[in-house]
Amino acid sequence: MRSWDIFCTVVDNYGDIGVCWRLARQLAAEHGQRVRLWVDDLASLARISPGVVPGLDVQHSRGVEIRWWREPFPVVEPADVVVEAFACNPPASYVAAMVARPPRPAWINLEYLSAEDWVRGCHGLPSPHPSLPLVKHFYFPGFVAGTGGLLAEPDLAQARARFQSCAEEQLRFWEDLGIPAPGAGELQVSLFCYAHGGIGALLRAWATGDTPVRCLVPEGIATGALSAFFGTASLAPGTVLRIGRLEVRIFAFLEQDRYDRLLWACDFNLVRGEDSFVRAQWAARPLLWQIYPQQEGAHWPKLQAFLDLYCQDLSPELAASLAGLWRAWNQGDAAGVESAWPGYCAKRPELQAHARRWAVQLGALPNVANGLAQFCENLLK
Ligand code: TRH
Repeated sequence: MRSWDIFCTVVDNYGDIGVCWRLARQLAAEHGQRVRLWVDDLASLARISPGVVPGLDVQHSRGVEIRWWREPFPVVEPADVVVEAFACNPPASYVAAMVARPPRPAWINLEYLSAEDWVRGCHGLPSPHPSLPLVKHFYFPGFVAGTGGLLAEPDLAQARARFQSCAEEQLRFWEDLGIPAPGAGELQVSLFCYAHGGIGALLRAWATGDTPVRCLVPEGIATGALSAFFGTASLAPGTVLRIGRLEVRIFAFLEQDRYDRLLWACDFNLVRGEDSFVRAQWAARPLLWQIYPQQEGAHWPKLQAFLDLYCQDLSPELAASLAGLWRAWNQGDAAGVESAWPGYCAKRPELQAHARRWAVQLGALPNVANGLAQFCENLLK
């Protein structure tokens, strides 16, 4: 059994801790590893894992030791494997202890996910420390062979397929959520996005479209757009808003595994960032991704790189329809979103079939937890 220290700083939102928490749980549950997760913002972790208590220096959950990362950093023995998520820089005192520890730990920088070509060339590369006798290795998740692949539990595809083919499981899910089961012919849509100018346009397209839409929104998401569209500021969990053919239901943020089920249960998922984006692909349902916006438009080539991969087996018309909606959504282009939606919606059967094929294709990739465990084992030999 190896020991692991995973370091995570929450920059904003939930993706950094979402990825680290998933990885930590997997290493503990599936690989029987001793995992300590250091996180500087326990409140964010508590949002996606409600058993976690903010303010505690040490606590245990799901087989993982969770440590509140704050200064002064305690004196601890470094683990066999040290993972810094997204170049978050472990504390200097900890790095000094890594140098003093025989044998020195394997040190990994787990990078952000990108579909760009250069990822393959950088995955696994060593980076010697400029002044200390330590080498850090880059571990890049990705969508193609030669990258670290994606985070996925080994039974994920089976669990998802079982859920999607079992009416009873789905009914139980809706019941637990306190939301009635879907009506016949009603499109179930989950909405998780950053604030932008296109949300109101999509709400309008749904309200006035041919297909009834039920939009499921976790508390705190798209509040500005929902308030403006429905003319109300009260968006507490349990709120139901209706206009035309659209119904919106607000519910409390879900525990990470329950959020998966929401994605499995919906016909169409609007997701963002990194982790929900990946989980929506594993859900094998059509999705609309809002990429995390970066300074100077650094996110546009990343969005295009993913579209190139995702659309390569689609007909030119379908690819254009999908890319049109995705680009308009990411630009916050209200007119573009509103005009792209009907065409996209009409192609749902093809998009659904594609989403299923895509999930199967991704299933052939390495899984980040397995690959990382093996990679580190080789480094430690
Ligand atoms: O919250 P995000 O916008 O996180 C982002 C991205 O990771 C981005 O790359 C990063 O740079 C930035 O943070 C700092 O979106 P993401 O990545 O989808 O993370 C959301 C997490 O929250 C994910 O693990 C799923 C989880 N989640 C729940 O557990 N329950 C919920 O109800 C919802 C809506 C999400």
